[in-house]
Amino acid sequence: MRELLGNLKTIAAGVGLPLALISGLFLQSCSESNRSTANTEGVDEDVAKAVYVAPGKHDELYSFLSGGFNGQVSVYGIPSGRLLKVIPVFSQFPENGYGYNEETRPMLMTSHGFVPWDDLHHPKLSRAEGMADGRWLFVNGNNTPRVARVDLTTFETVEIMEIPNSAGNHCSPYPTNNNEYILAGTRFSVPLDLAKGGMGDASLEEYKDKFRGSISFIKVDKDKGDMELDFQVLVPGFDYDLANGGKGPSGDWVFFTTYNTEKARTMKELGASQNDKDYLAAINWKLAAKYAAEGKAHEMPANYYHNKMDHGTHKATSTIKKKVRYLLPEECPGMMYLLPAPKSPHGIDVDPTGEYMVVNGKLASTLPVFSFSKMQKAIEDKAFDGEVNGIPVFKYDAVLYGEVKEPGLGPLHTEFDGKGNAYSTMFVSSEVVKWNVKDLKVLDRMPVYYSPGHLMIPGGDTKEPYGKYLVVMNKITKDRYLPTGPELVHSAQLIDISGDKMRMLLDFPTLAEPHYAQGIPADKVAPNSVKFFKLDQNTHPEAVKKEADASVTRQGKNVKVNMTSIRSHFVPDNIEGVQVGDTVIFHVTNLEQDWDVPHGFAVMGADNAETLIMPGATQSLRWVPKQAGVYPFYCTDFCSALHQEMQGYIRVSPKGSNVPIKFSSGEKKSVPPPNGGPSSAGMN
Ligand code: K7E
Ligand code: CUA
Repeated sequence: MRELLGNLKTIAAGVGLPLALISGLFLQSCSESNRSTANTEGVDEDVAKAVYVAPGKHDELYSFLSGGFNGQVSVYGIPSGRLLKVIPVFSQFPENGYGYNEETRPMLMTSHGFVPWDDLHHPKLSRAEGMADGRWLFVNGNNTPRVARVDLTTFETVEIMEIPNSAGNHCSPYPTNNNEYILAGTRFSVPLDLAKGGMGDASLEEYKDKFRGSISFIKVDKDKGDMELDFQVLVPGFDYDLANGGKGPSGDWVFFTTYNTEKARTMKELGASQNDKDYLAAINWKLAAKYAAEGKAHEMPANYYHNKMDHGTHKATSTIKKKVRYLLPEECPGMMYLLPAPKSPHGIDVDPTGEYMVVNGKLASTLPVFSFSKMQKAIEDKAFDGEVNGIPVFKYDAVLYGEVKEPGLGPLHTEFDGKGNAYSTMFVSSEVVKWNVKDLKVLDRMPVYYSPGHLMIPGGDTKEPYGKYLVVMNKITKDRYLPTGPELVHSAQLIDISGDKMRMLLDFPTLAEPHYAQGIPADKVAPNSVKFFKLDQNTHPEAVKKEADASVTRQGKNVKVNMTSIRSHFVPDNIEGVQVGDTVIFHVTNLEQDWDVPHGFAVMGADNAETLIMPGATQSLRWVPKQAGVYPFYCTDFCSALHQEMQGYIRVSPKGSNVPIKFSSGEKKSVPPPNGGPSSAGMN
């Protein structure tokens, strides 16, 4: 979406948008930089009370903001805007060793090899009966198509599923109302080789014939949350942008916006804006699942990774999958329809009743709202206007409920307050616009700073929004904070939506680019939060549960250090016998059984990161010393008054030296043998 501003300029010119819109756009994008002070108009004096969370008090809600191009999720308290945690998902995170240590590296494996970054756009909370249940957070990787699951008892990424036959996993991930499926659609279409599997080698001139999109149906285990790619629907070679699920009467349906129905392969900013209408694709996911179960699915070769974290070992393993099933819409009547929608729409949002589907046409001057009951009727009446690849296209008027007139410029996304109102972001006119879903009248406007993308009302995408607050995520920050050079933070703004008029409460900086977010009352998540891992349930094969069992062993050129950490020492803390050319793996077990006592482990010259070990867990750091010497290692997290003393040495001798493996902790006599067993001191 960073590119949208630039694109809009060209498109506006290309498609003959009114000059006012274009100049408005330039004003928006350029004149802000001349402001010396930020606009605080409309902020009343007692807003501080509305967002003030006293020291030691907790926020009312958790919010999960995507990090966009940082590949992570950030957790903020609402209403304070306090940053509570950064959860690494698709990107390596040196702060705690995610993606660097041996346990988590498999999480980032893909069919393209180790991919330590992605572009994370859409967090979606798992659901029960159409409501966020606070168990898991699903997120998409847009660049190298992946869907990940974060466990909200630990706030850790526990599963990543690569998506085959996809490129740009953008309309993703969309859980159905009881997590029966997570749907994930492709943004870019690619040539698919149905016989050999995967992307075929095709000339770009063959775009119109050979390129296809795919929509993946990922099954979710009801109790454990584990994902399994059940099947895909191969769809026409458009670009698929966003998706959202129905609810109530439309609960069996998922809707996808499309653009580039022209199937342009170059200069899409113009080429994909030729048709006056693109489509909103509607897929009956229940019927699709039925077709797949009844043998309508074909099978093709595939190659994709499924990475999962084991609860006991706290280690991720990768499984490589070699097949995928697929359905063709032309063979599955009633499964898929196309609704004509004003050109190049972005967001699709379904209201809490499930009756209204709002299509946010970023280039359109009105906001069309489609009716699910009219759509049902149109299916009955066969109110079609032709078909595309065997998929019926509805007559526009047969499915349209109405249009919001003059909503603002550049609508991108909409959410709902559960009181019959919708709120839409206007990227170009930099505002959030409140309108009534029934009569389609605009009720209120709130300027936001600047150029909003998504907005989030806690529960605003579920059947019963929590309402009260709205978080709008802005693409451009300009003068809102102290300048920090050419790169500025993105920004969120918190708006009170409890009254008739919106009330601006708070600006808070965000990490990288938040696209979408989710919000949930704290009491649905906080009580389940794990405080530490139970040491006696740690089944990591290299775990050491008491200091007496710590060891250093050599096998050929590999040296294994099975180490313990507890306030305020490592066992062993003196190690000798390593040589240049060896690969050393430190398996460090944190013996603490208390909340908030991680120990870090870092060794000089390691070319990866530290690793931060949670109480009761074991983590492993690979180290290949390049030079002879005596290397300190130490705890990186200030864990006690004697944290600075939590350190040790490992001696590295030249290659071929005859120094034997030797390790110890404490002088021989100063460590009494625990439980009458052999002392850890001086063992070798
Ligand atoms: Cu940025 Cu949902 Cu990827 Cu719109 S998307 S802003
Ligand atoms: Cu352990 Cu600092």
